[in-house]
Amino acid sequence: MFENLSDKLHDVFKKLRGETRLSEQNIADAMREIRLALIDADVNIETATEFVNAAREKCIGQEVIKSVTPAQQVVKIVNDQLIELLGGDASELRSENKPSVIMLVGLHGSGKTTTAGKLALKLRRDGKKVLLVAGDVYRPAAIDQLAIIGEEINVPVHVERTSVNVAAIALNAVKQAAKSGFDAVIIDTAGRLQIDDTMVQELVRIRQAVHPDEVLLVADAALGQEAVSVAEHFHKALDLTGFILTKLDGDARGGAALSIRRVTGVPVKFVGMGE
Ligand SMILES: Nc1nc2c(ncn2[C@@H]2O[C@H](COP(=O)(O)OP(=O)(O)OP(=O)(O)O)[C@@H](O)[C@H]2O)c(=O)[nH]1
Ligand SMILES: [Mg+2]
Repeated sequence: MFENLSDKLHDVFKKLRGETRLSEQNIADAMREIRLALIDADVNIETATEFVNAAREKCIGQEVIKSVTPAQQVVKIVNDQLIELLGGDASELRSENKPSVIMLVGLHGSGKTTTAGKLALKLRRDGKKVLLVAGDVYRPAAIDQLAIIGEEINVPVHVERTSVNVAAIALNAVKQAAKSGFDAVIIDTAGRLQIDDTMVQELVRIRQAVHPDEVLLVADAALGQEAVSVAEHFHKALDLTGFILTKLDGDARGGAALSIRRVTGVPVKFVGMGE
């Protein structure tokens, strides 16, 4: 996911290791290069600047220069900070309720429906009984797409073709899932090209109706810098609990993960690769 970025950081670190002693100037140079590498990986400028400022301060504060292994310490500080920015420990899906409810939201084409299938498959393999919910009711093709995925992975799909009240559909599905002993319900929702108000209002109604354990933003990694404003907007309206970055198999550079994490404070739960 961060191959390019790690290659570049590796080069910066190699250069540092070549110095027998480090000066504040060496460190400042290294930080400048790290900042450029981050921006090049699609991390937004503010996040990158904040990152290197904090790292530089730690390097100076910990008197890295005077230590016997200065380069190693800089590497450790930068690595630790990357881990901190990405949210520390790997984040698992919350499942306090039975069934636990996972709602997927995001822009048009970001990979919600595909991700719904991938998540359902993962949970099923973990031994969970999963129900998918077709919450993108405006296009019959969208319902069909999820129905086909459900068939392929052998997971039932809740479909109500005659209703456009998605909150009610979602609630029906959760009630039915509870009655039938399901462990998890995954709600696929409609996307839009832009974040318009009617779309967000519908999502808010679904959220209020079913009180999901997880509200996950599905974002296309190729959004790069733009991912930040999209994430901010969704987070403000929906109080996200996490996000999933998709299409990392393409030429996307993954930096969006760091930016989204920083502006929303919510963790990355999964990354999607492959259709
Ligand atoms: N390469 C790649 N393609 C993906 C990935 N996730 C989704 N896709 C593809 O991206 C396209 C859109 O995916 P969907 O899952 O339909 O996206 P969506 O968010 O449900 O789209 P709407 O319902 O139209 O809003 C499809 O052609 C998927 O096969 C991924 O991780 N990698
Ligand atoms: Mg879809």
